[in-house]
Amino acid sequence: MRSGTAEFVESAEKVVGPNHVLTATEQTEPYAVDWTRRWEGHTPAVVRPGDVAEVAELVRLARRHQVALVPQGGKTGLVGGSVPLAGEVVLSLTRLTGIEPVDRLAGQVTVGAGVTLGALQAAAAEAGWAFGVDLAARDSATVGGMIATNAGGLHVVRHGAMRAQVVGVEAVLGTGAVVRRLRGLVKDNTGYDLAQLLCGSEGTLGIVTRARLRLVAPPGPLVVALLGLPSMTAAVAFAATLRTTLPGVRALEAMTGDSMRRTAAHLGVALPTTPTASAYLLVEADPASDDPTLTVADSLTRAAGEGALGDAVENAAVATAAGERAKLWRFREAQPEAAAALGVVHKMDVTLPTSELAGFCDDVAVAIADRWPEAATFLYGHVGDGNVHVNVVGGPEGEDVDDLVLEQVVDRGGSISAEHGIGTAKKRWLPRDRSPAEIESMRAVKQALDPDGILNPNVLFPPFCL
Ligand code: FAD
Ligand code: 2HG
Ligand code: ZN
Repeated sequence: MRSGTAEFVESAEKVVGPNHVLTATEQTEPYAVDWTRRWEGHTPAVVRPGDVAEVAELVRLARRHQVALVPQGGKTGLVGGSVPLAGEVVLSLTRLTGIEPVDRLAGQVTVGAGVTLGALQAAAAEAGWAFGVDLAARDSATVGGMIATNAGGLHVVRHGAMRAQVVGVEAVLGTGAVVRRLRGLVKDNTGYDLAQLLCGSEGTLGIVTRARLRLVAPPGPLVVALLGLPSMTAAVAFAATLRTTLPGVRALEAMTGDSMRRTAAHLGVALPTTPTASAYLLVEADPASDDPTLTVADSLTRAAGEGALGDAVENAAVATAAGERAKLWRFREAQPEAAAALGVVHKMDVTLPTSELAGFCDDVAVAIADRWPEAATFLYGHVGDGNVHVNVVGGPEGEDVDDLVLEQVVDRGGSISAEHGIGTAKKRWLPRDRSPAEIESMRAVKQALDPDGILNPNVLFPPFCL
């Protein structure tokens, strides 16, 4: 252990108590690897503060001893941002699990950064409300991690991403200063919005300790439909039409035929609709009508028009009961785990201009198959947001496949990260997506809020080492 780190650890024990500073390798190892298993590091210590005062004291100590900290929530981020890849100290926020009573009048709740999405959803439901973001890692992903990555998920077409749910935060900046604005004022134009600045900052500017979150009305009776379509072009066009014609549309998710068949094989179940389609579209809506199924079926039929797409509607699997809806959702939500079951996955999480989305999916799949015929490529994502996840497994060891995919994204005017962030995985690519002026502005913000570069120094920017 470097001497500054040893002194930090000794002082940290006095702040959080010896039980909350882990240094034995068998204790720290689980904190040094994330869900993907692609990102694995090592750490001299894991520190687990119990409140904002302890977080602030730890940041001040880290500054004094020049120790780098990696803020960590549920380790479900997919770009290596919460992993101590360069031997940093891990600051785990999972003890910050307080959930205050739901403010039923405002439709808001204040929760600790370590609260999981699942616990937040349950608390909201108990008070007659719902939370606007949902994603498959709901039982592990934390509010702090979701704010730090500006998580998107399955309902962005309806409610927006995480930043749209954040009304205020409490956070400890890299300076050690505590900023707190949890009054729940929806309208509050009093200068820079620090809460929004922290959304998507990937633990590089401040450590979120609490958040004031907007809640949404719970959905009415839900209908889920899974359709097999002749092409990704058809899926994109169909989804675009449904955004304007399907009342209460909540989710528009697309998958290629190959991804769907591999996921069905992983789950050991047959596809409930046309098994040989080139693309699949999962639609969820709560149309608030007397007969929600009929309303959805009508909208799908109108969107499909004549011919092959009409067949897709005829053959669609449609579900209303919770258990049946969940079965259809499994074909979508299990895509990441189906890929992971084949090995360590290269993940690219990208957005394309809608007009480029289908062409990108077709071309990138062919380009990968031509160059690495042994690789399995999964393409799935939130087609309603122009966001597709490219998962490649069993291909090359290095970064070649990432480069091939991201090159196409940049050439087509897309973004190299739609929802997971830059992390360590894509920081090499940041200058291809962001201009020098943008990167310099971001560095200036980093310098102001984290002058010693102690918060996640190896994330987002190319090296910012101590
Ligand atoms: P971590 O992985 O622990 O950390 C992520 C980043 O946030 C790191 O940079 C870390 O340093 C920082 N951080 C963590 N806590 C704090 C804090 N309190 N203060 C400041 N910085 C902090 N993401 C989507 O956007 N949409 C999806 O649909 C989606 N689906 C997923 C499905 C699966 C099966 C999996 C495994 C992941 C999925 N994700 C998705 C990615 C992931 O769940 C989200 O990025 C989530 O927001 C990460 O939360 P976490 O608590 O696990 O954060
Ligand atoms: C999803 O939409 C997540 O399922 C995860 O964002 C994507 O694992 C991935 O690549
Ligand atoms: Zn996603």
